[in-house]
Amino acid sequence: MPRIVTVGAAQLGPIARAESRAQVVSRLVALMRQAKEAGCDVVVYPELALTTFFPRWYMEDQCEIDSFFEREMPSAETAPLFALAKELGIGFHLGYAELVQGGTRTRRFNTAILVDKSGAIVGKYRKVHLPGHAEHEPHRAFQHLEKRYFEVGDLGFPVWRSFGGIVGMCICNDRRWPETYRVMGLQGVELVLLGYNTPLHNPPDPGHDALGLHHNTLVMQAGAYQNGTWVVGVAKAGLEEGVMHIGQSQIISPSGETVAMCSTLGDELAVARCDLDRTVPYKSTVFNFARHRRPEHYQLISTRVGAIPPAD
Ligand code: CDV
Repeated sequence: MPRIVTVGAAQLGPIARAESRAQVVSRLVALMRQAKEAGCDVVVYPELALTTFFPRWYMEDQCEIDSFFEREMPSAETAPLFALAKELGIGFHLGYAELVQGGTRTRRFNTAILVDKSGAIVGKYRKVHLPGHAEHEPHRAFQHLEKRYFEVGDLGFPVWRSFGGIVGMCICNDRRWPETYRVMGLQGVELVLLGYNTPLHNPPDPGHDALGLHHNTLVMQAGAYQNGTWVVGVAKAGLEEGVMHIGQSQIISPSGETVAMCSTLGDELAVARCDLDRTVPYKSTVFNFARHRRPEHYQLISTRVGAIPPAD
C-alpha cells in the first residue's frame, strides 16, 4: 500500500502592516477550505504567516516590536484555524513570531508549528539560521533585522511521527544550509515542511538578484534528493510594503523534481499527492547512510575548517 499524504502548499500574497490578525486568519481559513476540497491531509503556510514581514523595519519601541508576536498558540485570533482543522480533519503547518514569557527574561523566536488532523499541536521548531543583521543599516534599501528581533532557535531539528510518516520542519534561510536537511535526514525524515519570505533584492550583494528563483529551487531540490525526502517550500510572495518577494512555492519529490508549483504572487494553493514510499529507493540505495556515509572522514576534515592552506 503506498503511503500517500496529499499536501497543499498555501502560498500567501503580501500582508500589509495594517492588516489585522483576524483578516489574515480569514485568508488562511479560505486556503484551508480550498485544500480540504482538493483532498489535502495537511496545508502548509509560510514563515511569519500572521503578519507582514516586520524585520524589514528598524524599531526601538519594544511595544511596537511585540505587537508582531504571539504570546500563546492558539490565541483568540488563531483559534478559528485550529477549530476548522479539527472540523475538516486536516492538519496544518504555520509560521509565526513567538514570544515566550517566564523565568528571568522574555524570549522571542521565529517559530513554526505542526498541527495534526485533530487540531492538536504535535511539533514546534524555532529557526536556527537567522539571516541579516542586528543594528540599523541605513544604506540598505530595506532592513533585514532577524538577528535583532529573534534568538537563535533552541530546539534543534527534531522530526515527528505524523501523517503516517516522519515529518520535519525548518524556516526560510535554513533551507539554504545542507546541515538542516542532513540532521533531519539522519533521523529518517520523509517530509520537510518550510515557509519563506525572500526579497527579490539582496542588499548585501545585488548580484544575486537575478538568481533568486534559481537558488530557491536549487537548495530545496538538493536537500530533497540528497536525503531522499519530500520537501514543501511555501512563500509569502509579491510586493509587500514596497518590497518584492519571490513566489514559486513548490512541492519537491525525493528524486529532486518539483511536482507542483505556484504560478502567481498571490494567495494560491499548489497540491501534490506525496507517496512517502518514494523516499525508500533513495534512502536504501545511493543515500543509504549506514552503508555509504563516511562520518569519520568528515571529522578529520572539519578540524581543518578555516585553516586554508598557505599559498605557494
Ligand atoms: N526570511 C529569510 O530568512 N530570508 C532570507 C533572505 C534574507 C536571504 C532567505 O534565505 O530567503
